[in-house]
Amino acid sequence: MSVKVGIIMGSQSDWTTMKEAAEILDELGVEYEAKIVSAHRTPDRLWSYGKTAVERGLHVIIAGAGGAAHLPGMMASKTRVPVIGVPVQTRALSGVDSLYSIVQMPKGFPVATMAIGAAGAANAGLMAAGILAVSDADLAKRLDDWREKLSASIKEEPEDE
Ligand code: RP5
Repeated sequence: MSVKVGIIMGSQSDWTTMKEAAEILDELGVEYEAKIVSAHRTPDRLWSYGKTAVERGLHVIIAGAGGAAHLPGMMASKTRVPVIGVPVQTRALSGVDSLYSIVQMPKGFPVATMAIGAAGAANAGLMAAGILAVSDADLAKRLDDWREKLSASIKEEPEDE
C-alpha cells in the first residue's frame, strides 16, 4: 500500500522541528515519507511533488517552512491533497514571519495552519492522523488511546518543581 502522508520542508534546518510530526506518526503507526522540497531553491521539485501527489496516493501533506514560507501555500495551489502548514520558528522574527506567510492564503486555496514551531509540528502529525482515522478504524482506536493517555498524564493539582 502506498504511503499516505508526505512531510515536506524547505530546508534540512527545518527537520529538527518537522521531526516532531514524524515522531507522532511513528507513535501512531502511520507511515510517511519525509522530503526536502524548497519553494525557492528547488521549485521544480515542488512542482513535480504537487503534480504527482494524488496519483501517488498521498492523502495529506504536512509542509513546514520558515521565513518567507511559501512552500505550504504553493503546494496547496498545486494539489487538492489537504495541506497542513507548519510555521518554523526563525531567529530573526521568531516565526511570526513564517506564520503570516502560511496563514494568509487567498480564498480558494486553503492551508490548515498550525502553531509556530515544535508544538505546531506535533499537532500537524496529530491532525494528519485524525484525517486518516476518519476511514481507518484501527488508527482511530490508536489515536483515541493516545489522547486518553495524554489526558491521564495531566495531574489534577500543581506541584512545586
Ligand atoms: C526556508 O528558509 C526554510 O524553510 C528554512 O526554514 C529557512 C532557512 O533555511 P536555511 O537557510 O537554514 O537552509 O526556506
